[in-house]
Amino acid sequence: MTTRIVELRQGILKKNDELARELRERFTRAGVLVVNLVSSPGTGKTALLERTLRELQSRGQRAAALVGDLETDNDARRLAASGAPVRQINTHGICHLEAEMVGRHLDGWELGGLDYLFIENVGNLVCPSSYDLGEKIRVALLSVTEGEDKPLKYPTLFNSVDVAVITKTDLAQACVFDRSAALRNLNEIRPGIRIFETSAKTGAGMRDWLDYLCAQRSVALAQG
Ligand SMILES: Nc1nc2c(ncn2[C@@H]2O[C@H](COP(=O)(O)OP(=O)(O)O)[C@@H](O)[C@H]2O)c(=O)[nH]1
Ligand SMILES: [Mg+2]
Repeated sequence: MTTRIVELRQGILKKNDELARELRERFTRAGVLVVNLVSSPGTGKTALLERTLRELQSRGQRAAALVGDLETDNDARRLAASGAPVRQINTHGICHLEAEMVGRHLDGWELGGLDYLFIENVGNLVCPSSYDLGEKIRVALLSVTEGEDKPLKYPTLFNSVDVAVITKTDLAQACVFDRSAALRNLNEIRPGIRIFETSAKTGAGMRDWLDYLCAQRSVALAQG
């Protein structure tokens, strides 16, 4: 029985990887930079994206978002207020997004008309690590309210990302956030990881984050 469960799981992951590879080729051809945001629920993915979408638009960039959640379209409505194209993916009990869900929700979108596509994954620090969505950049968020030890507790996820964003820095003092421990733990799991520190409330750190995204898009276009 155990063997069959493992085989089934490997089959699902292999199928996901194939679809993700096709998506990645499609995104590269269209010249759109795709960013997958992963974190536990409440870390501030939607809040960071609300600000990111608005500020990219004010830089003249075209950005859109796909938002995963078990139920409700609350996050999609929050993000759509920025004026950017947004679609909600309801997974109805599944704890992560899969490449097939992303592909299905792109129907009718002209990807060539976009510079950036953000994917907000389902809030979860375990399952999303195994599912490639065809993204160029995978970002883990770690809020100052969660505890500095999360990278050590969820190494598979933090090891699978390109970038970390420490969020809610406006609350760092109140939470007695140990910044150097957080940086050390992130580096222990993912040596040399690129780290940003932001507050979606005050806007602190947003410029560095946005400059990084713009630079990454230029690199991706040059490579594509
Ligand atoms: N003080 C503060 N609160 C934040 C920040 N970012 C998000 N929040 C709050 O944290 C809660 C969860 O944020 P949300 O963006 O919905 O998290 P998500 O579940 O990861 O998408 C909300 O009440 C937000 O207002 C921040 O930078 N500073
Ligand atoms: Mg959210």
